[in-house]
Amino acid sequence: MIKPTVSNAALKATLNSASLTTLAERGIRTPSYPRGGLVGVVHLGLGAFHRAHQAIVFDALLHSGDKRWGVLGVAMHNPAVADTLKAQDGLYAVQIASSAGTHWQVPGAIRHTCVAAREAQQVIAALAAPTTRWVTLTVTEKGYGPELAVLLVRGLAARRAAGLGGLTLASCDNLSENGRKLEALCVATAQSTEHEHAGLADWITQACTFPNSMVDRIVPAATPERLQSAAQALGLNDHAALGTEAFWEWVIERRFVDASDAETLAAAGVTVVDDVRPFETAKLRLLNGSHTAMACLGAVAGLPVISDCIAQPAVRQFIHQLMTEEVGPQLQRQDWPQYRDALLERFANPALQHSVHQIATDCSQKIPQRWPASALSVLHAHRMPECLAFAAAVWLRYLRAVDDQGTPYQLNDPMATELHALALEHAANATATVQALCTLPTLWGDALPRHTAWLARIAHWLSQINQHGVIPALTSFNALDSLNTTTP
Ligand code: CS2
Repeated sequence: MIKPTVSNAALKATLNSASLTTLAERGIRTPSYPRGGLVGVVHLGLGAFHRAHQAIVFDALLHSGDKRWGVLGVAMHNPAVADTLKAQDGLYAVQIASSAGTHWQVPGAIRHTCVAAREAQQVIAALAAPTTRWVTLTVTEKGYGPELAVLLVRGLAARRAAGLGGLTLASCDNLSENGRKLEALCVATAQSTEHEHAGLADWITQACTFPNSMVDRIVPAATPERLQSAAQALGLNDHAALGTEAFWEWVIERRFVDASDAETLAAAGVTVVDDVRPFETAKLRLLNGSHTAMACLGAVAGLPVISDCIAQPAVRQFIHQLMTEEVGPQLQRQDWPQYRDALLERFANPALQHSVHQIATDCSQKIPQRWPASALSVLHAHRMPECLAFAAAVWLRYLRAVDDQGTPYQLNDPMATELHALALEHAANATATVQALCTLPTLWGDALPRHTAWLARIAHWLSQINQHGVIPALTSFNALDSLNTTTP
């Protein structure tokens, strides 16, 4: 058998609505519902995560015959995905891989796409359209600023002016109490336009809802390899193909403009609860907290993807200990040991190829959600969060932008320039590095920067990493722990 080469891949047609019958004949799950229907959801942030998570839930609802969940997918700035999807009639394939096997699915929920920075008016019109009921958001941690707020508030003002009811606006970003944060941002912005839109802030508070929600599914950014396997599986080129795991979870607060959405979503596998916080805290601290630790570690050790990291016995032992001793015991989510064990399996999934550098992107925005609260709780219990101190030390080492083999890499972070300069300025002196970077309140809060014993442990581990390299330092970290736990 001849392997397809790049040139005959180039001869293939590209996925679009006309391909669906052929794909269905190949046994690929494709939309069996009419795709011409209306938009019921405006989604902001057209990254991989939405397309492999909420868009698949909406696809399941459309499959069930409920026509209200077609999506307008809005990229905030980058036109690449929006334009690629437009050329493919909103279609793309998702490879779902777990130890039970692999299959491909083509969800059909995305009806139209556009770019907020280019087509703001289209977004505003969609927010003010009578068929629109929901807004979902995956704009990342750093996206909750004036640009987002102004767009939403203009849309909501147009909606109110048209005499329509409010919307359910569900943030799906990895922020604690993401719904409350979005609500506060929209209301404050509406208040600042009071001269233009009198009463808008009150209308938003009364007519719209902002449920908190926790979303979980590991969805790495697409790679050329993934696009190539899509071309083989589909017999077509798909320039927007993605890979993900079988696991997914969406826990959302019961706070909907249309109360019956609770039942509708539950039927599609979404968990509707009165309080999302126990779920979101567990996810941010166990999953995302471990991810950020492994991302910095992998970047410095030269391990490119998460499954390579967790395959190292020293890393696995460390992550297990971090979750078991420093994160899990303070969680309200009762089933955290099962969630931890499932996570260790999910991290090991070799099909994901989840890049450590992707996860290490925007660390300055992610760390505040992921580490400080756990560290503080352990300190309050009069113990030293040694694993988190080690993780913080690895982040400091990571900021030098060169790995243990001397290979440079790029830092992608809104604070990259400042953080990199501070990490280099004090590179020879671990204590000075910790003083400069672990006392920033925007990252670490108020209490941790004043905790001298905690800062001293970070400095200790940083000097170990500086002397021996990150994996040898981790090995001695783990050895120290087994010594401590076996000595009476
Ligand atoms: C990751 C998340 O990139 C990151 O920061 O930790 O995208 C993670 O994969 C998802 O939150 C999983 O649900």
